[in-house]
Amino acid sequence: MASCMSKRNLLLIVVLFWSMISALGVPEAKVKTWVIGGGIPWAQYSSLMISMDDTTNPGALQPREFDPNVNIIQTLGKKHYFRVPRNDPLFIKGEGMRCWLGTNGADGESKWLIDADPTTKHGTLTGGSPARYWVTLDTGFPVYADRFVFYPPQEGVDPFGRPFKEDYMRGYELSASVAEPDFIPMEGTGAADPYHLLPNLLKRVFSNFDSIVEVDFPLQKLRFLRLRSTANIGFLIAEMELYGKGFAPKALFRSKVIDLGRPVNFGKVKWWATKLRQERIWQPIDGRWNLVGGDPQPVPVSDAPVSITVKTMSGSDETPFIYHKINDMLEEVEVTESEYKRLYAPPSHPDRPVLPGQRGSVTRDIENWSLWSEPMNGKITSPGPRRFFRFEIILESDSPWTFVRIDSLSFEYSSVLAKEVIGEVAVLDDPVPSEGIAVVVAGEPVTFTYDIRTEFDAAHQGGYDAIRIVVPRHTVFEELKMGTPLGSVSPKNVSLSAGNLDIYLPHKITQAKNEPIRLIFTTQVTNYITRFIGEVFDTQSGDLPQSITPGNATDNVSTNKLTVLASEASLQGILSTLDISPRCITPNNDSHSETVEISYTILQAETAHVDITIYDISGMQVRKLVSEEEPAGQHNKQWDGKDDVGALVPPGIYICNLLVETNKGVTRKTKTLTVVY
Ligand SMILES: [Ca+2]
Ligand SMILES: [Ca+2]
Repeated sequence: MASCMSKRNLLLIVVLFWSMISALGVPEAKVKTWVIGGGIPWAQYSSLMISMDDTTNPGALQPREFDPNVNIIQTLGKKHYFRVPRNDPLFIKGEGMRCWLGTNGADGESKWLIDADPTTKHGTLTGGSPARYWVTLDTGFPVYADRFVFYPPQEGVDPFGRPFKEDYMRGYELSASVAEPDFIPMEGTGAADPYHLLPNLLKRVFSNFDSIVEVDFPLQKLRFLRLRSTANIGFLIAEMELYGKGFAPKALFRSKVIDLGRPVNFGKVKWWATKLRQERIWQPIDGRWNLVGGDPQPVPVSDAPVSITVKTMSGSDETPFIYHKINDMLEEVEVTESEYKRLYAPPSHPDRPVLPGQRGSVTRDIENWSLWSEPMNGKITSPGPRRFFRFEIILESDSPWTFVRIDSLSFEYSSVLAKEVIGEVAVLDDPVPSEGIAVVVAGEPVTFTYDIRTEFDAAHQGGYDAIRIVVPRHTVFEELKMGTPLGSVSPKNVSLSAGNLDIYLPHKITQAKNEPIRLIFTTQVTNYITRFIGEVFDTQSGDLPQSITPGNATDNVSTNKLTVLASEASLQGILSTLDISPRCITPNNDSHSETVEISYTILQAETAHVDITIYDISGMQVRKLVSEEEPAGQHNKQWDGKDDVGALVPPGIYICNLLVETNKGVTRKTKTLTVVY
């Protein structure tokens, strides 16, 4: 019955859209709409929900409200028992929950502290040094909490014949933070005493007499909690519990891979949402928290401090990941997702051997899938034409009593204009640059070629008659060339506004009349990475534009990229050198070319703030290597080919960006390097 209703609502929305589109005067309803919500349960399209609630308002999505009677730890999804959860290649820091002992949690014993079973336990009753025992909880997404509880088993006796409930922690300190402090990733990597208090000390008790310890503190947003014993007396912990109130400050919905049946181009994303406020008053009555007042219903508030972030990724096959297994030769071989899920997880502890038949790495399929887009408002920026897409929604709020509810979300798509439109950019005078990528002087006019090749594989692909390139300011269009061999032709029209260079072709590119195209324009590059994003469109059909894919558009140009770099020569001043060696690394544990050595010299300043970041070729940050004050002189740093969460990066070209900031100004230097396996 419920599902009949849902389908009818979906139909209603689709019909509504189609009538809206026709009302706008588009000749045919060529733009279709994929809708979620509005009566359709969100859960059926979900691959992951964190702190999200899709049941309180059926058909809508809103952040979970914390119930002061419910232990938050048991609501956060998959638990990880290590600071670095090597046994879960899909773990994402700041998303998945972690709880670990000491610096990393040698054997994952923290499991017993949060398994919701008050008889299983861990502690330092025999051996060990209680004062060196501490446990850290990372909720992944932040929560609003005001109470932390921990206790030993309340039943049974210990090996010395004492009731377990006497084995409570005799002194403790509890500290918290919202962001991950810089020292956490470094703990256990050399310091004699790696323990640090988190920035916000919630409570310190040197003489505790309670078996069940209940720490109350003002309701606050937090993500990290750290509990340490301050007394040198053995103890046990059976369970740790965290309680709060209000609506989750951050909530995630991530969709499954959605199959549109055939490759499409993407249009706009739209959503229907309401900003709400609902303050609640809770009071403990007979050991249980009860609602005693506040707003009975959520009230719409137009200026509630809330935000919605929507991102997409698009792909040409059914999964954005590549799964691997360890074979008998201890090599990684590709397997299907379902086969991967049947394999044993690898050991978390770095000293334990990797064995044949275990799960290997899971890497991103960068050949068939785009990365997550930047947050979108309006146009879907993931590339088409693609048959599959995924999306994620993050709802955030700066107050425990406000939230935003999404009723429905829609994505536009339409038929492709061509099988593929491929582009590549080079400097006019340097079509085969030695770096494999165009490198130019920043801030000076440079003339570029932008070659486009089109592939068709079906007659219904209608083609296009116009091209749009996103360009920096101070761009001058020079020339349009078409045909084989390329010959100068007059465009029907050229317009340049708001960073868009639009060129209207003298005739339409179709399967029957398909010609290579070269645009020539002069512009000034001002960033160290510039991406000449482009799309083609048809002024007649009403179909959506199609992205230009970077690739081999012509054999006369060797870059096969739409990306341009600014050279070191265009930078000046504080640095004298930036050297990277080797420029190509193979981080595969064969003790050969495992790391890149990055050396640089700071001159003309006593100290400088140095920031070294590795980017991939699309400009996404891969690894923050250094961010610190450094004295003048020569410095050496190493990059091991790993990203910010410790996973090896996919093979490809990477960009090392060095930024040095002193009282004399900011200097950037950039070099490329290659990772191969
Ligand atoms: Ca337990
Ligand atoms: Ca080429």
